Amino acid sequence: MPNQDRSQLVSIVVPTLNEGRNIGAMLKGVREQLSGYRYELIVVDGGRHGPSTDKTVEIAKRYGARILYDDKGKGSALIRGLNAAKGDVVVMMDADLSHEPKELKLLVDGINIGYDVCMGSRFIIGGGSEDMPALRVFGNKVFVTIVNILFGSNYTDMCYGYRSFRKGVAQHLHLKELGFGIETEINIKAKKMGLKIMEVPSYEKKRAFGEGKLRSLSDGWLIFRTIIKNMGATKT
Ligand SMILES: Nc1nc2c(ncn2[C@@H]2O[C@H](COP(=O)(O)OP(=O)(O)OP(=O)(O)O)[C@@H](O)[C@H]2O)c(=O)[nH]1
Ligand SMILES: [Mg+2]
Repeated sequence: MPNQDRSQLVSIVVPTLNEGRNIGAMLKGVREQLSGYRYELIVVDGGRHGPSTDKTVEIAKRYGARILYDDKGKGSALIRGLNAAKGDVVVMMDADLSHEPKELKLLVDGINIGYDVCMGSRFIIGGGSEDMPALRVFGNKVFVTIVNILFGSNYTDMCYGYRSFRKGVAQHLHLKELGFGIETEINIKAKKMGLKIMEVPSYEKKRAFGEGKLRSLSDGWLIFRTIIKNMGATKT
């Protein structure tokens, strides 16, 4: 049985860039799912051109989120948020309603039954996506295969940001990727460090409103470079 100790603290870390039409519903969903838990909401806002220009921050504050700012990219925002999180379980989650709050408990329970990192996967039974064009499915498969061959891992998914960590584990990874290479860096380093890793099924919904920031070709290249950069020894 997972740890039912509701005195534990769960941190939810959310990178945001102009998610004003999504963030309210997303945080409301989180609040409903975590009622009865102790939790903190950390929203890390801003991109290379500055903070969100819509009401993202104002709405997040209404839900009691602690707001941090970052100006380098999604990866950088996540690193800042993960480092600031104080939870016994730390979850990273997108703001655009692609990640279902009702899956949160699975990610929390995964840590409580003894895993260091739990990664949502769209490619195991129970998982799926309504938001993945063929090019992204293909690119993801290619990257997963390369990583599994190079690092001896068994992943089914990689470029997906719904994940949980045991307290201290995210810091231990010494993450460096400033953009969309961050998930790949986590996959590689977690395996190289011998962490206990579990994939849990996750169903990715289409972003509710607004535009996605990932650019398949340039970010695909960035992910490829992330794999190459992490082929050497990893500092522990
Ligand atoms: N702080 C910060 N957050 C970002 C940045 N880029 C993206 N995000 C957030 O990171 C999360 C994932 O980004 P998305 O743009 O949804 O990327 P994606 O899911 O691959 O793309 P779509 O499928 O089109 O939604 C969302 O919550 C974004 O608001 C950034 O430069 N800075
Ligand atoms: Mg998205």
